Amino acid sequence: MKHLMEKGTKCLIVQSRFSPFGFWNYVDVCRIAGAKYPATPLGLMTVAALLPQQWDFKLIDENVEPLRTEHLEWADIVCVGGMLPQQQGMLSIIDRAHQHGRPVVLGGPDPSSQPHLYQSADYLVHGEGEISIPLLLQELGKGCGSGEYKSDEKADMTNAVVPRFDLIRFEDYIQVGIQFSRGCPFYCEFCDVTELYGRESRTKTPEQVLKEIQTLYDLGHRGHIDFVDDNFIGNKKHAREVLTAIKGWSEAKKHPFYFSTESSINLADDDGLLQLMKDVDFRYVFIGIETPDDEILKLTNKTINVNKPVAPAVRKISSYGMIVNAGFIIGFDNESDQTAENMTRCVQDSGIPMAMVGRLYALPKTQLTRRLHLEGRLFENASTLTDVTKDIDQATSGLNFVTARPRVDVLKDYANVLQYIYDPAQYYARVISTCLSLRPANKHKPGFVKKLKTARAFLRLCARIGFNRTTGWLYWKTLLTIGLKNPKAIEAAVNLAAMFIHFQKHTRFVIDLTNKEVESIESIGEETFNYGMRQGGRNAIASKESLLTEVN
Ligand code: B12
Ligand code: SF4
Repeated sequence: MKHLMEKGTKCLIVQSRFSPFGFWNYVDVCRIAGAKYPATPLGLMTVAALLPQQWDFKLIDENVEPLRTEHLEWADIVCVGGMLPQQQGMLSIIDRAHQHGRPVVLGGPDPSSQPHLYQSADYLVHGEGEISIPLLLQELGKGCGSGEYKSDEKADMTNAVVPRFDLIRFEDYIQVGIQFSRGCPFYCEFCDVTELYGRESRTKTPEQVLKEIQTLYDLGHRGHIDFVDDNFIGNKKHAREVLTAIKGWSEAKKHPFYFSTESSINLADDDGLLQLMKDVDFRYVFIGIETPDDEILKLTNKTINVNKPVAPAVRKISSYGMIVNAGFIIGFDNESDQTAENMTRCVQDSGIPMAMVGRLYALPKTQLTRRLHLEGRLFENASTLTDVTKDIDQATSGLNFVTARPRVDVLKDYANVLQYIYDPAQYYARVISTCLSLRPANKHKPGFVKKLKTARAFLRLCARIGFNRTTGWLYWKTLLTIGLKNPKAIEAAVNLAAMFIHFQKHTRFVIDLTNKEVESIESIGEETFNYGMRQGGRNAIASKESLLTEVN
């Protein structure tokens, strides 16, 4: 066998596929835009930069191309990594690599949170690659054939490497991810970010960020860059410094990029930061709103959102040119019969078009999981996902515990919220409301080829939804209203209108699954269901249906 630390070792890096029915995986819209998948595999490009640079790398992202036998035959070593919904995908890549006699290195958020599930990997790397990959390399240098590598240390982001952006084709993706910070100062009970990355927002320096942006520029990328931070403004002082640096760079280069990110809602309180974000052309920001109810927020320790009326905050951010996307959650302990109605009203009044409503998910290693375990309410092993067609994200998984309200009520509320907010008339009303308040900077101007692609995408979009019986009238009404009243926001209106194609598909899928779940719980009774799920463990979770029959 080849000594893996030799020059020219062939390293195959594989990103497993996400479900096209997941909220985030809007592949139909990507196709209209001429791409294949929304987001780039940043973790794996970072891993490639941390491995020996005298190796040869090939990165296969199953979201854009299939993993073929010839890829595995080419490799001396295979690297795989990913998050919870990729669990089965990662395990099956390990099996395929082993069938070809190739050793596998595995890492990433889910293998770090649930290493016991991934013991089939030859080398299991926990936590942040910047810390654990050097430990792996030491062992590979000694010719070691397997092992686990972990450390509780957190990476110093000021030493972070520039990811190997050269390993992907930019045209396959809508946006390219880069990371400025890890960690978040807040401590929401359900969140795994603070457990995995800590409560200090560890940031790269402005020089490092500019180097990454310059690398993307030199490699020919133009357009959308997504800052994949847990909370971009976790350290406001550093956020200001990096934005100031990007501003200077962008002006000198005539704004080749525009940006998006994730932030806590207190962004709305900081006009200085908002202005800087507008200056560099931030167009989208994802905010965890979770619920409009202050009592629920307090219980789940999302204190940063308490006493922060959502609609004014959203309008303020829109007035600085950014569309707010938001996360909402159903299933908290102190919800009431009013919860669903309050949530739909909040989404509708604030005009947030892209609202990701999920079920509360006790993710591995969170405070919530620990509390539910102590209370005897946790469905142990429910984060072992076995059905790739259903366990796709927190819209279909989640509620992996005995709910405080009757489970059927929670599920029905969930379906009702989705039904309402993704009704075409309600969705397009929100698009209009957002685009009327949007004051976009539009600093980035696409080049000629991009303009042609955009024109082609627009025609495809018109053909797909403009002449459709359900959406046609709403689509044209939206474009006409924004075209006449706030023409600067017309591009945003077209993009949001396009996203309905995905949300309609996603919502139908989720509501259908939820209704089936309600039916099966009603048929056996909730107590039996909860008993079975708590007792059932891994095998039971593997086949919820057979469990239901069994306990009956
Ligand atoms: C950006 C992001 C997203 C984006 C984009 C994802 C993408 N394709 O790029 C979007 C918004 C789509 C998303 C969605 C989801 N996400 Co997300 N996401 C993130 C976030 C904030 C950053 C990811 C990132 O790019 N990090 C930067 C890179 C450099 O870090 P990394 O990927 O972790 O890789 C490092 C290490 O893990 C390790 N490593 C990674 N892979 C490998 C492989 C090998 C071989 C080795 C040795 C090491 C290694 O080395 C790298 C360098 O240190 C993380 C939190 C975080 N801070 O990482 C959550 C996170 C990954 N997401 C998570 C989850 C749960 C989800 C969702 C399921 C639910 C949700 N939060 O909405 C969905 C479903 C995704 C889908 N596509 O269907 C959890 C995962 C928990 C788990 N146990 O797996 C995280 C940790 C936090 C969270 N709750 O959001 N997410
Ligand atoms: S603000 Fe967001 S990232 Fe920070 S702890 Fe709360 S949920 Fe997690």
